[in-house]
Amino acid sequence: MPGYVVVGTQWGDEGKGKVVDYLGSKMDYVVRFQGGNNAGHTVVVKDEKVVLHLLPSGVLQKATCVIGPGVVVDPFVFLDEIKALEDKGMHTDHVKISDCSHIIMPYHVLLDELIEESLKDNKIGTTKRGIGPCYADKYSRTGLRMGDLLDFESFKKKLKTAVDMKNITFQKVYDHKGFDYEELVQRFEKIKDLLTPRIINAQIEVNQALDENKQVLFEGAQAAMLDINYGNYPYVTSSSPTSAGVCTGAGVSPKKLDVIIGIAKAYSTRVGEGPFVCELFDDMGETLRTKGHEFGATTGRPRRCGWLDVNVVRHAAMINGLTDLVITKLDILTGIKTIKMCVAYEIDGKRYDYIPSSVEDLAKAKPIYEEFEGWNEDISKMHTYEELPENAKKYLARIEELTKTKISMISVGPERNCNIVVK
Ligand code: 2SA
Ligand code: GDP
Ligand code: MG
Repeated sequence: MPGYVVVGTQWGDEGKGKVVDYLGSKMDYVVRFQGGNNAGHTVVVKDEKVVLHLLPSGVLQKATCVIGPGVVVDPFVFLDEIKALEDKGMHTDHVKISDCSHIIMPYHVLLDELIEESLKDNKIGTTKRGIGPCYADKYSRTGLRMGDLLDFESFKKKLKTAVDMKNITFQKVYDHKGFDYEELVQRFEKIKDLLTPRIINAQIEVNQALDENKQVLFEGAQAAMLDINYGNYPYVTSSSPTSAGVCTGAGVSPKKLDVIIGIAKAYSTRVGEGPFVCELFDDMGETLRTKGHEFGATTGRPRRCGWLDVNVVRHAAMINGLTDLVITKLDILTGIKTIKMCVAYEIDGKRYDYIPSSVEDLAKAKPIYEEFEGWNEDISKMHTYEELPENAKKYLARIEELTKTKISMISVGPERNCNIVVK
C-alpha cells in the first residue's frame, strides 16, 4: 500500500510535522502538495527542535523530499531553510522542487500586507507570506513558475510583464511605491543556479515511484477548516489542504491514495481570525495555551484555544475520506479534572451535526458539550494503549464513535518516539 496522506483535521498546528517525521523513516518520498512557507511544522529530535516552513517534514529522514506542483515557493525562503539545515550538518541533496510550482515574488508578500491592512476590521489574519496573492496570480494565469527559471531569458520577459502590471496596482490602488524590475532580475540572477539543479517534473517522478510500489507520503500543511472550498471562508488559506488537494497538487490519481491519515489535536486551536465555536476566553483557555505552548510556529502569534470540537473533526473525516486518525497532545489534557468535548452545535435553537457553510451562522453557534472525567497519571512515557488510564480511553473511544474513524496512533509528547501505536 504505497500512497499515504497526512492532513490536518482542525485549523492547523495539530502536530502534522511530528507525525510526518515519524512516518518519514519508512518512506521513499515525502511530497508537499499545497501551501507554502505559511506552514510551521515542528520536528523534535532528541533535544533539538527544527521548525520547517516550506521544506517537507520528512527532510530529516532519508526520503526524497518533493515540493510539489501545487505548492507556492518563495525561493529566498527556500534557500534560507536549506542553508539552516546545512549549517547544522544535514544533507539536503534529496530536496527537489516541481517545475510547476508557482513562485512567491516579493510583490506578493507586499500585497498580502497591503490587502490585510485595507480589510481593516475584516482581516483574515494571514501569515503575510504572500500566499493568497501568489495563488491569485496562478489562477488568473499571470504567475511565474519555478520551471521558468530553467530558461532565464524567457523568465525575464514574463517577469517584466508581471512587474509592470503589479506596479500599476501598487501606485493606483495602494498609493505605494512599486518594484524595480532590474533589481528583481539581479536578485533572481544571484540565486537561479542554486535552484535549477533541484527542479524536476514532479508528477512524473512521483507517479513512477508509486507505480514501482515505493512508499510515498503526501504531507498536508494547514488543515480542513482552512480549506479554500470547505473551510470557514473567507477565513481560510488559498489552497486545498485535503486528500483531494493531493490529486490536483501532486498530479496523483485518487486511486493511488491508500491510507489517509487525519491528525487531530486532543483540544482545539486556531491562529488568525474567523469563527471558533469552542474558543475559551477563561483560565482553561490560558491553561491549554501555556501547557501546550500554543504559539504560531511561523509568526509567533498566540493561538486561540478551546475544547476539542468533534463536529470539526467529523467534517474533516468526511471531506478527506479518512482511513485513520492520529490524536496528538493528549498529554496536555493530563491533570484537568473535567474535560469537555463539543459533539454538535446549536444555532437558533436547531442542532447541527455538521459544519454550516456560512460564517454568519457559525458566529451564532453554541457548542453542545459532553463532559469526561480526567486523569492524573503521566502518560508521556507510555507506549501501549493498554497502559493508558481508563478515562483517557473513554475520551478516545468517543472520538472514534463520533467520527466513525479508527484511531491508529496517539501522540503523547513532542519527541519522535513519544507515540502509542494502536494495534
Ligand atoms: P495565509 O497566510 O494566507 O495562508 O493565511 C490564511 C489563514 O490560514 C491560517 N494559517 C495557519 N493556521 C495555522 N498554522 C499555520 N501555520 C503557522 C503555524 C502559523 C503561524 O504553524 O503556527 O505561525 O502563525 C497557518 N498558516 C496559515 C492563517 O492564520 C489565516 O487564518
Ligand atoms: P503542525 O503545523 O501541524 O506541524 O504543528 P506545529 O508544529 O505548528 O505545532 C505542534 C506543536 O506541538 C509543536 O510544537 C510540536 O513539537 C508539539 N507536539 C506535537 N505532538 C505533540 C504531543 O503529542 N505532545 C506535546 N506535548 N507536544 C506535541
Ligand atoms: Mg504549524
